[in-house]
Amino acid sequence: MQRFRFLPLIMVVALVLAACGGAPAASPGNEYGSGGATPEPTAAPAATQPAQSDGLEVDRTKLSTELRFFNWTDYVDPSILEDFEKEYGVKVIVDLFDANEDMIAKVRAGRSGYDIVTPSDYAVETMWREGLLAKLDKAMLPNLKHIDPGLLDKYFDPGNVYSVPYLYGITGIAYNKQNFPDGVDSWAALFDTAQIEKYSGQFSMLDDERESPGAALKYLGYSLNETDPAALKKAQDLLIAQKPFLAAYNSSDVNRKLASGEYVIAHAWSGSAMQARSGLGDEFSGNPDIAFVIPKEGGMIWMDNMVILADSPNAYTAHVFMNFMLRPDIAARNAEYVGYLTPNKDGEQLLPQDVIALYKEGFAPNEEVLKRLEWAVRNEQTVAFTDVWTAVKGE
Ligand code: SPD
Repeated sequence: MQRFRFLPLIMVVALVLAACGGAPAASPGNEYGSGGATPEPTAAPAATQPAQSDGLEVDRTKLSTELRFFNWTDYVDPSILEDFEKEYGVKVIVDLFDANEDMIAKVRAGRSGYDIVTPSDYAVETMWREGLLAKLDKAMLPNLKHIDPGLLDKYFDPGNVYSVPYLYGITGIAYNKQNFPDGVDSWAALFDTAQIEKYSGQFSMLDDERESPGAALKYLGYSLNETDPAALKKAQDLLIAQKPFLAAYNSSDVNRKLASGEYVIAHAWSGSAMQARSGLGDEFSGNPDIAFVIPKEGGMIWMDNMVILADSPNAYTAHVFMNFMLRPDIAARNAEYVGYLTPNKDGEQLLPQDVIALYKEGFAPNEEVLKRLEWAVRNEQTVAFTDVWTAVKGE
């Protein structure tokens, strides 16, 4: 099985791009703020079963009967949750979100009842700085050893005090080859009014305050982390000019609408595009004409991460679930199902050849594409993206 060998390079490129395109927030050193919840037992033990999971001694008397997982839409293989329930007697209840900011607002309000959440990189930092996250008990996460070291200890959570990698991906343009027989290579396909008037009402942009302004900034030649007011005003104007031609801002079912042909082109996450291409379990069928590209001006690379909330009612069980999701076979099954990239280096080796072939077609970055990708950072200035997005959405 061929193993993708670009992951260490991702780290190098990411650090260079972060340095060029907007400095990551100052390292927190040892001051990680509050939020270290001590895992607590919450419910009756499950049935007796082997209490061993890849080196983790699970005390079943500490397991809760339910775990609440707040996750992105179409972002977990449901059969994996069934397997977790079979093995541990814990039912995983999933609620969905489609934007980091919506998720944080719900968690910030308090007593959400959620145990595990999957914020993206910059959003992890927002959350730990606000004391919303529990410190992880690494002794309960022996399967962390399967994660690519190049995707640990990243700028948004030095030392992985609060987060472990879940899935990662890239943001670019998904399109239907029937409608674009010559391919697509520029954000102009989504922003140039001379082009988009031809497919007015048949394309979408992500409903996301970092993604859509970020794409506009890249088209204009800036870093997607640029917060200079003049640059942001240009990006805002570009998005407002595009708006009359859009079918929708959409982060929830771009996959389905591309697959069905309702959209001919879309601003999309790589896995969502892969779902449009290959289908998603029993949910919907794929469309072989869907392709994905990172435009020549560049795009975003990002990683979503499992975190435990500071007010998680079931932190012990949440650790057991995290360690389960970090098993290579589980990580590979999940990545194959959702079409995103696994940070699990041992799981990656288990992926089937048809998935690897699609990665090579553009649904994963190669070395050339990696040079055009940038991570989103959070700093004191990035709150400006909320204002831009409010202005664009309010128009
Ligand atoms: N449908 C799952 C989408 C996951 C996207 N998360 C990453 C967002 C980065 N801005």
